Amino acid sequence: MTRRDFLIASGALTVAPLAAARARRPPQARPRPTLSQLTWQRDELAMFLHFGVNTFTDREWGDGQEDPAIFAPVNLDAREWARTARAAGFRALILTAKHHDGFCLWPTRTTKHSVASSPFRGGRGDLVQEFVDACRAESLRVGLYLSPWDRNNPSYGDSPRYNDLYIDQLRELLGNYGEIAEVWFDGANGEGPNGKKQVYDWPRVWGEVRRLQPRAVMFSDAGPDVRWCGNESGSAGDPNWSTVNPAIVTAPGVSGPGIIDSLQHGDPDGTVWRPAEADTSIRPGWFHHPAEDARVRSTDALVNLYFRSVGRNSKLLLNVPPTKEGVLHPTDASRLLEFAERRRTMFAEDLVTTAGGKAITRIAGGAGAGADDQVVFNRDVSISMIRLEEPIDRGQSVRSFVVRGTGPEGQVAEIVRGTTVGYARLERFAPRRVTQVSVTVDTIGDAPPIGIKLYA
Ligand code: FUL
Repeated sequence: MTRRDFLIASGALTVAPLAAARARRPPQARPRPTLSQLTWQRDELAMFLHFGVNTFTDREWGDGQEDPAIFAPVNLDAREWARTARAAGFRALILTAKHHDGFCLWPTRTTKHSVASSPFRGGRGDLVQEFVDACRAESLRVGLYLSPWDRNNPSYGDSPRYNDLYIDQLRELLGNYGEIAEVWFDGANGEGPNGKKQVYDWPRVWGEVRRLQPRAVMFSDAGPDVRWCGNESGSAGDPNWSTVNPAIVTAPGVSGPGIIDSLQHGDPDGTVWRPAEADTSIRPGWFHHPAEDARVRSTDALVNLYFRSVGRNSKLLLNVPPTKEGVLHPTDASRLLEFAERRRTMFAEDLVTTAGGKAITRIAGGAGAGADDQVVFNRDVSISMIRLEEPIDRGQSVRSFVVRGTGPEGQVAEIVRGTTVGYARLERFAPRRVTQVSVTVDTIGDAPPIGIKLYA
């Protein structure tokens, strides 16, 4: 009799076996994250800052004709952005170094359309530098978004010429500001003044970033390191695999069958590790518009967002746009702090460690088999949330899970079930009293030890 059979026979194992899973490939062949991808994911929360000429014109997309003279934040305080982010539990910031309007927030040599032609700090300012300094001072990782679409530059549409200029801009940003943790690319693509559509050279761009900042992760629809989650509402897919088939989304901005599906869900058989980043704004727009000051997401909505992103094996990139004064709007700032307070309260006490949970008994494992983890409490406790975690440094292999609880009278009932786990899986359910909880997983290949955290 195996240990598993013995436990089932003795009643200690209170789980029904899941349908047998088939190991599709040996576990050692499954993709794993790089250290940079792991660090990126473990940050859980990053803040996006859309700031530029649109902040002053009250638009979402500038047309490139904006006069740099309008860029005049009177009270710009990047430290305030960073302090608020840090106080709210964010670990990285990403700034729009250049948006589609082409206006550069650093004094670039590639164009006059930049802060150097604006009243900001008397034309001697460098907002990218102030941003980087603020992040370093608050121990936050630095990210930069350099829009490939440039509606100002005369070379846009003259593909080789603009591609050279874009590389020069990247060289400035990635060569002069120290370590950059994330480089953010969208796929927006238009026509230049010559009426021709710009053809980007993505392999060259990615190669250059890798050369200049080997530890940075690159975000785009096509990664190569982290992928867009397929929507701008901040909802990761369910299931959400961090592995993808790289032949489906080959460049940013492409559309076609299977693209959104691949971005949302990844692929259990994917050969490349490319986890999903869920980006969305705390307001309807990406830039600050006074008319939206009463439409900032509520604390409840932010908590729900957290469950749909971080709680589904993704990372949340939440945009909080500074006002034209150059500071965060007070409503947004206090919402962020309330969001942090709610998370602190909800996840303050992991009952597995504080309520006598004799964690964690691994009952069974092995290739393709259902594997069970149990938490046995020394008294009955009320639970309403669970956090499951796979050790993703070894890859991702849980296809589905079932959580069951044993009530005070010994009755066993299913609490919740779901698909992938990955870095984290968060589930909420109606409060119930249990003396024991078991988690049964169905995996590809050998079952990893699953982290289980339970909350009231
Ligand atoms: C998109 C842009 O078109 C939006 O303006 C915004 O910057 C969003 C994050 O990415 O591609």
